[in-house]
Amino acid sequence: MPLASAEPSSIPDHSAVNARDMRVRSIVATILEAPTVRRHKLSNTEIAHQGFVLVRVRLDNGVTGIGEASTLGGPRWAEESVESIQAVIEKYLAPALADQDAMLFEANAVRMSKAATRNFAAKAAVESALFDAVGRTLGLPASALLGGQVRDRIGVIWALASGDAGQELEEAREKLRLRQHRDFKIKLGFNTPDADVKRLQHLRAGLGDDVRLIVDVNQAWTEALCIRLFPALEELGVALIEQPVPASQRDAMARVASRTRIPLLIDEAAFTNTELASVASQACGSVYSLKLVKSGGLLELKRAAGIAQAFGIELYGGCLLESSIGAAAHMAVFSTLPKLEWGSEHFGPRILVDDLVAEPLVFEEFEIHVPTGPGLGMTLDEDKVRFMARKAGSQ
Ligand code: MUC
Ligand code: MG
Repeated sequence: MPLASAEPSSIPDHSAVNARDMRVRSIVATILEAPTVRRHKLSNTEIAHQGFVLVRVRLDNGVTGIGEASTLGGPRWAEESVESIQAVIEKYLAPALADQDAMLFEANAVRMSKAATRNFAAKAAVESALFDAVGRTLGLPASALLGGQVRDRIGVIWALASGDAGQELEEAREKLRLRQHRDFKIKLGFNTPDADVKRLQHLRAGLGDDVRLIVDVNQAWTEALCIRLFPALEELGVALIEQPVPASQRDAMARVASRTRIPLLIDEAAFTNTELASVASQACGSVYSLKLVKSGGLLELKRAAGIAQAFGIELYGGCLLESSIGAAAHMAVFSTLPKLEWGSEHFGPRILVDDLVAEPLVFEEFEIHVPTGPGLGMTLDEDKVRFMARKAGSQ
């Protein structure tokens, strides 16, 4: 199917570049349910298992690439759910890419955008699988197809989200003891504001002043609550406040950002790059959380980083509790960014009882090693995938 006139009108022939044929033969999306090691609470949802859609893109050369779409508690964190993601991929994205050259990433992203507006998690999962398949075919890591690495390890934060301050303190101490994580993100907004502050006081007292604490309110507070609570957070040495007010309340976010000494981290307020440019010009925050489920693809995620940087906004490698597959797709992009001031929060593989791959990402000395194998560098464990696949008839 030709693209619109302003876009590439004919598909270049890569036969000189590739010995093998990289046309898309099939795209299959499977819903998986992966139990978590403990309950994970957010202001607007709570999970005991993580919902993923696993995407397999098979090329004419016989190579299969994998990608993953992550959600949190159904259509709660954002509009997409595992059910909608699977349907959009199978009914709209797969037909749009049928027979296309997988290596034409930009043209394929245009095709997906024409087939479906927004639906970012679905598109990102398919694009991840295309990068994986092409990388496997060429024997190159996805990062090489995205400009090449500037770093091979990325710092990784852990999230404290049970709501029980005693349990959270123990959990954080164990992560520190194992030298896995030394920075912590505390999920707020599912309790009363006073309980949130008490919980933070307990954690700060128990962990000492050297541990970096970030809080994520997931849109739960009003402007008035922010005005009342931010001084207490300043006193507790909180390093970043993530998305304190509703995503649509940009003026309020800009006002509270200007009142506090703590930088605000923009998360749900900006999915597309146009939204990012708007919140940046409105001064809603000074750090941006990069996520595939918001940008809709690896290429667009990389562009988001450039836009944020152009506005002087620092970068934070965000997550949506992905397994090693989705985390590896993020690592491929993050490893190529000239700057990534706040490292990442891809603790997802460690919050799952079991990962989906044969050899999960390596966490060592407070960092994740960027995978070096072809494509995303991950190999599915088919037994685990079979075990976690949603059974017919279950919800
Ligand atoms: C979010 O809002 O940042 C990422 C980590 C976590 O605990 O929740 C997610 C979503
Ligand atoms: Mg967040």
